[in-house]
Amino acid sequence: MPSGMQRAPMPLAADGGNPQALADSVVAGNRPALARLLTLIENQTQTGQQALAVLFSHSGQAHIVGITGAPGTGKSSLVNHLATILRHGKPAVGHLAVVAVDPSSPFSGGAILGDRIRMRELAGDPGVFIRSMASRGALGGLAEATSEVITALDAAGFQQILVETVGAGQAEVDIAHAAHTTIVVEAPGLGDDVQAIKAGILEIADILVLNKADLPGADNARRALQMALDLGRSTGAGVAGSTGKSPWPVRIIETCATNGEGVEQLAEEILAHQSYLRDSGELERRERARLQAQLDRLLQAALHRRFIEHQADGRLDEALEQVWRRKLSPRQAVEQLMAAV
Ligand SMILES: Nc1nc2c(ncn2[C@@H]2O[C@H](COP(=O)(O)OP(=O)(O)OP(=O)(O)O)[C@@H](O)[C@H]2O)c(=O)[nH]1
Ligand SMILES: [Mg+2]
Repeated sequence: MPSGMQRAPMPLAADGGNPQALADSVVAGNRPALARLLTLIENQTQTGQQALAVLFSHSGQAHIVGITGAPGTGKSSLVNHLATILRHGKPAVGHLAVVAVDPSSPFSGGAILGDRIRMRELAGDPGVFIRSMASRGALGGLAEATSEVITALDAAGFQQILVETVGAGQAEVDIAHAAHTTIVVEAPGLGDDVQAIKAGILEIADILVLNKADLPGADNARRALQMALDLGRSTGAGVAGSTGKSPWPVRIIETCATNGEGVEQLAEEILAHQSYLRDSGELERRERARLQAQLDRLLQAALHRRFIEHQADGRLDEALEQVWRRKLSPRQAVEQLMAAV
């Protein structure tokens, strides 16, 4: 910018907040400001969105690690050990954030409290920032809110961001796609291993963790996972980054998150994957894909919103009525609606 030219200060948001001041505080490392911003983002406030816009240019530095898997496989316990190891490893991660996306399923009703208690052990460490996100609280969709929270943490200077999600629905798979490194956590005796494979969860794994390796049945589970991996390899699926010359070999790491066994090895594997991504050019590809997914989601939402706003004359209701009476197929109805836009 030529001297003498000053960027106009960002005005106050319509809701009365000061996005510029908030963004400045977050970049300066002010943790209460960061916590406030994350709430504003989750509530989709103007101040939050505008502060995020200011912060965006500061993001793009963090390594994002997704930890997903069925309820109760030990994700939170693993994250707890993992965070501690990464913080004290060589090189130590100076600033690390943990985002726990709370499951909304009634089966895991106790998990929210459980997470808080388990992760409290980390809470005394000033280098660690922990945030829980309630699935139901996110107004604009969980995947969107999670992406935005990650961007804010990234801009706030966290080098590693660990995101725990329950691998269940599409939203969770979307969130997993938001990560650079995706860890899928399995445990023995949690029902059908084939189920997990069907759900395509193995296809998103960069690292497979067999947790609860202390339990009986761990050997069987490991064999089943290895078979699924080999099968995926022979059909060309399930190998992340298979675009490059030397694809990343997805390995199974056995852990016991209650005593921390194997977690050191998992930390090493994460760092190895990080180096692989950087050296192979895959990191750039994933980062682009991540941003594209975010753009696509926002564009879809915006177009849908605009469309709905222009349907005040009840055409949408009318179309539904026609579909309900089997006079039009849903596709025909959409074609008619689009033709009228
Ligand atoms: N035996 C054994 N138990 C474990 C291990 N890891 C976790 N657990 C126990 O399994 C239960 C669930 O652990 P969590 O860490 O809450 O699992 P989670 O995957 O985060 O659960 P949700 O967030 O509800 O999906 C807890 O009672 C843990 O103590 C392990 O390696 N071995
Ligand atoms: Mg958990």
